[in-house]
Amino acid sequence: DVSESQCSRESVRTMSLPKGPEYLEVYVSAIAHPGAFWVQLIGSTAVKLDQLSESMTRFYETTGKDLTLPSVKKGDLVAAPFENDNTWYRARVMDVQVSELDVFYVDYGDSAYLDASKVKPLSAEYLELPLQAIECRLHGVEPTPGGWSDATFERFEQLTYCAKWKVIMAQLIAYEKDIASLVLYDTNKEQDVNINDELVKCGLALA
Ligand code: 2MR
Repeated sequence: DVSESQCSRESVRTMSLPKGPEYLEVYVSAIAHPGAFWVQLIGSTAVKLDQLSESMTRFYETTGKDLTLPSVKKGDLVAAPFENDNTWYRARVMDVQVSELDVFYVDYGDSAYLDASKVKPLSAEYLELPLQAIECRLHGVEPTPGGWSDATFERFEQLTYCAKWKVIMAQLIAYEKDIASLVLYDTNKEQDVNINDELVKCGLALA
């Protein structure tokens, strides 16, 4: 009974990046600014994530179509549609407003405001895969005095191919309070680009 499985699910784990000297292949899936962005680690779980969304979409568009959540509270994990692609994803309710929910897509790191009637209970089978969005910051990179600008955001989006599902490389320097501090490299071009250095060189961030 899926309606029973709605709760905050503190026990659902978030993926973490393996420690070690090796370079990791990642997708940058969402960006707030260079001090807060989300990556997905490429590998077998990324394949499982696509399968998960396919199976959730099949379920919530058919058998699960009429399911409703009797009540939603902050922290709940729910099934939520994504407006850009008619696909269903796992999401956490971050805030409950009068008629709207602020939801955070836990496998991608982006957010949306959704009408409370749009989200559905998340069945237990969809909770087995660890949450795939890993929160990160750029190592050794600080905002310029005015704070992170739109120009920095846009350049950082381009440099990382944010949500374009193109592989870049990451070096994990440290975990600081559950946030992975990274150096990112674009190895898709003729010359490798150190993205941390690039932002500093362009005056979009301070070292
Ligand atoms: N094919 C989609 C994938 C979208 C993934 N979803 C997401 N959040 C829930 N964020 C990017 C696309 O690229 O639009």
